[in-house]
Amino acid sequence: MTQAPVTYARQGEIALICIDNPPVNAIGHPVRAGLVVALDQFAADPAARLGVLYCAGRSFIAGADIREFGAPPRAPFLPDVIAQLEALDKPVLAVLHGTALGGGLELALGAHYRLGLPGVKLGLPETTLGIIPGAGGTQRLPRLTGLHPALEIMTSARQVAADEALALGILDALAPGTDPRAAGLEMGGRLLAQDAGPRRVSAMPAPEIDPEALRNLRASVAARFKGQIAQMTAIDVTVSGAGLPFADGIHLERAAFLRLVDSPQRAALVHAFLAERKVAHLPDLQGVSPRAVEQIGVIGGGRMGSGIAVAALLAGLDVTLLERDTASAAAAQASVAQTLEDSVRRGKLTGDARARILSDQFRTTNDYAALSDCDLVIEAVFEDMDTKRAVFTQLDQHCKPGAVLATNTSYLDIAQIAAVTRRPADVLGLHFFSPAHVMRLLEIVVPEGAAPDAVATGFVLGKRLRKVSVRAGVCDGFIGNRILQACRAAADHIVLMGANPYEVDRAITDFGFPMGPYAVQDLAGLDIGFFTRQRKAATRDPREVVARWGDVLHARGWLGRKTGQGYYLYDGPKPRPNPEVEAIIARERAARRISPRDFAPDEIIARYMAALVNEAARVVGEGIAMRPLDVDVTLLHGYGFPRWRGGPLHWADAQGLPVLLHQISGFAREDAYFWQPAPLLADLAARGTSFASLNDPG
Ligand code: T1G
Repeated sequence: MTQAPVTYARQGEIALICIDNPPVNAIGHPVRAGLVVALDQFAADPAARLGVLYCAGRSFIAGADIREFGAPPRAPFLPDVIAQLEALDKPVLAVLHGTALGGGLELALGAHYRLGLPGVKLGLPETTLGIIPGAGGTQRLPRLTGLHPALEIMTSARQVAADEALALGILDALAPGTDPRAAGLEMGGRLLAQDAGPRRVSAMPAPEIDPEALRNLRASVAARFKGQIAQMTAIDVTVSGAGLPFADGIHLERAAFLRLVDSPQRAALVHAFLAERKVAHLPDLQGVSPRAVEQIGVIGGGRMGSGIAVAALLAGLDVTLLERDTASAAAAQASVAQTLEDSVRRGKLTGDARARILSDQFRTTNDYAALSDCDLVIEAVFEDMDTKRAVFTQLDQHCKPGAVLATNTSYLDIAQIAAVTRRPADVLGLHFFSPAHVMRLLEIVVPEGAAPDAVATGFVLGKRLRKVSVRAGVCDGFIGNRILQACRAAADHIVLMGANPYEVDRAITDFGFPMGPYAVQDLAGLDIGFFTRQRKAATRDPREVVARWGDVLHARGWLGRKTGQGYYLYDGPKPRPNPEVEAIIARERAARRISPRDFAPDEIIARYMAALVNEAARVVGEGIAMRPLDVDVTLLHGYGFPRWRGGPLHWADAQGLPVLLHQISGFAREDAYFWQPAPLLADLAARGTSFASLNDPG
């Protein structure tokens, strides 16, 4: 019998209303119904003169239960529960600890006083889910903080620290300690002694509007959240409400909230939120105990290796970085020290903490014996099989039994690397994305025969490094890069047929990606594409259409940003198209006897996304990705897929799989080899079902 999520008790003249709904005290229907009962009990209890509203567990309420979205709303509705709370003729003190977010903060704003415990963070992050605060936040928060701080909090969705919340007037006081019940009793006693009565935020004066500040905010929000609707809606509702009686503002907010709850952007953003948490739920690892990891080794101090070292150091791990000689080791030391210095400058780390890391937690070496105590080693050397096999031979000799040996390779066959060791079951892939201390995606690549506890160790390390870890099978490019290659091929085919790279990049950025495929290649370096084409040439199917102009750019030494010239010229404030590129492409079209035609942005997107979804369907169908959500999370966190579209396979479901399959069939008339429909896509479309049906089979 699960305990009721809301309980009522009384100590002396103080009523104690406690919410206990693990893990984050989300306000689902049972909590709302329980609150109504408890508030009625408090109102009817003649001995109770003041109420304390608090939560058990690690945090105050984290918001409405987002799993209820999409289902028919069930009374009592949160705005009504909050109205009942605020209308009480006896005062209620809300005690906030942990994270008080969304509907949780809105409930607290309906109380008459608010007390924060140390470290508490408040916020209204609804716009990150494609909605707006729907329980009075747009109308009450501005009455406490003023209009612009409230708008900034809602549109940024940031968490407000305790001191700032006190300064803004959201909190009335801060209390020491970690026990919300005790803190509530203490401050409640003081309020009673002052004979404090209810103090309703809704009765406070509406906030002033500064037109100039509002114009600036609208402009910055429009630029920062291009394509998204919730942020601007939050501004509109808050500003309109400020000019209306409170009750009218609440109705305006509720109507807008309900519209957004039904929007595709809400479905996409909630999908993304839940998917990046589900992705670490791996049935075959249930009950598997990971190995302990406190000391790690990193092999290679280049951009990737030093980034991995910094990520581990910032997570509190002890790191020994091995380079081939003392000069390279010194360079790696300097690189790590500089990156940590950047973290200090950005306020992510104190100078003292940096000094302690460099003196106690980090060291470089060129002697493999120094890795003998490491619990886990990550190799990040040159992408060459012989080089990696040589490293793993050394690791096998020097690392202790049970150490997990990981490679950061982005495409090499991990089983081949593992084969040089006497412990292949301890070998897996940890594919970081550069810069490794910034990018959240981590592909945990699991070769056949990897020990479950080694895999579990990889996921625990990923969580410790605050990564979003996705399990991947072994193939060329694993999940993300393999899909990226298909997208690039589609883009090249579009350019071969007549579009120019700049039109393709613009269409892709207008769709919501931060950069288009050609700008990305300039960023990564055109030599990477050149080597990839060389590497694949020997095994390439003769039917595959491969653009060759990239080799011409490479031959001219145009490697992109690092040489100042590639698809774009980097000689001014903004990159600009390289005027020589189109002539090079035109020559290739002529050699292939292609008469170029125009491409509208929509057609560019249709082809690009069809190729992305088709390859993603292959990746899921082959078991390289466990579920469609694993692909979504990979593309969201490693490749800039627009989050407000949920991820490519969520997006595909929204388009309708039969529609996509029909498009692919049309494209196949030009290139039957590239546009072979993925069997999984064809099967799902034929059965009238969706990728989502594979995300939660249970
Ligand atoms: N509803 C349901 N489940 C939630 C949840 C929520 N609001 N928040 C978290 N969970 C689950 C999550 O899926 C995971 O489940 C577990 O709790 C731990 O979460 C009317 C309508 C609070 C900062 O947007 O930001 O209020 O994977 O892994 O890293 O205006 O969770 O264990 O099965 O993230 O410690 C507004 C969302 C809602 C806050 C904690 N609130 N949550 O982070 O743990 S809309 C939010 C978070 C709203 C009102 C509107 C974070 C966290 P599982 P976790 P964490």
